[in-house]
Amino acid sequence: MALLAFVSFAPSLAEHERVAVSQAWTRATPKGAKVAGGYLTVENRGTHADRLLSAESAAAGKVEIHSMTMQDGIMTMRPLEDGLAIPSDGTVTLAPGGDHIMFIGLTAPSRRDNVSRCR
Ligand SMILES: [Cu+2]
Repeated sequence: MALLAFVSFAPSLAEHERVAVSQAWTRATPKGAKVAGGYLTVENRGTHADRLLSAESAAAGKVEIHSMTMQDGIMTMRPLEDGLAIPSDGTVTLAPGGDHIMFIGLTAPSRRDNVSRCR
């Protein structure tokens, strides 16, 4: 099933419609998998910086935005409590090996799919 994700940005925004999400996808997961990574591209065409604050999915108990950092030679992921900065007039790509959306507590295996909606 698709991991239908809703991504939320900072609420200040008359500029909000200038933020576009594209190329959202997940890897297919094996049966019984409880977590999956999600990837997408966020383009901010506005003149103010924005933040990707949260995401949600009907196919996962919880969705977090994770960063990847190198710690003692090991790649470690952790939730970004304040969201992910999206600079003005800039593009941020979440991709394997880097920052990503983490689906936790999958209720069904995901298949690779285009899945996102902005709000
Ligand atoms: Cu993660």
